[in-house]
Amino acid sequence: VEVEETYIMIKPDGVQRGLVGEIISRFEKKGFKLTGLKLFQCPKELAQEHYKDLQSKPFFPKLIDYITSGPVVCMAWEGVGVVASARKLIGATNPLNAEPGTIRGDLAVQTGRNVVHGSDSPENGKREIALWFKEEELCEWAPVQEPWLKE
Ligand code: YYY
Ligand code: MG
Repeated sequence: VEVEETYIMIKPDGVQRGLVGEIISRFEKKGFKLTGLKLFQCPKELAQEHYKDLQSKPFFPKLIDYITSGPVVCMAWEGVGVVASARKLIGATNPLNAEPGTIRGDLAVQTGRNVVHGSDSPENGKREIALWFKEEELCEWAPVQEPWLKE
């Protein structure tokens, strides 16, 4: 498994419900590296571009309304195998099917209010980070804990 990048986003319900710290801390404690972070009111066009693969789905208009209904927290995370690992930390799309211990399993009830997004492949991780962040908003840095996380 290689060093990858993933785009994680706390959706408007997560921000409104005061779950920002709780959600960020799960990725932080796991040992991944934060390389981008901002609170952001997403314009409709960006939400539509982000979810363009779902545009033919019946729930698409509601999804766009939800994502643009308030500020989101945009994050870029880096690490070995971070894409699949973040998806595991997040849990199943339908929070009622998400395992306890996962973010959705612990903190959400409905698919349409599932508090967090995570990229589904390394390619989409790169695509989504480029979509949501400007180059100068991303930081390359070396956490001092790195030797204690990697052999
Ligand atoms: O990657 P993930 O967020 O777990 O699910 P996707 O299948 O990519 O769908 C994106 C997003 O769309 C999901 O988080 C909620 C919403 N959605 C929905 O409202 N109703 C569905 N039946 C499926 C997905
Ligand atoms: Mg998805």
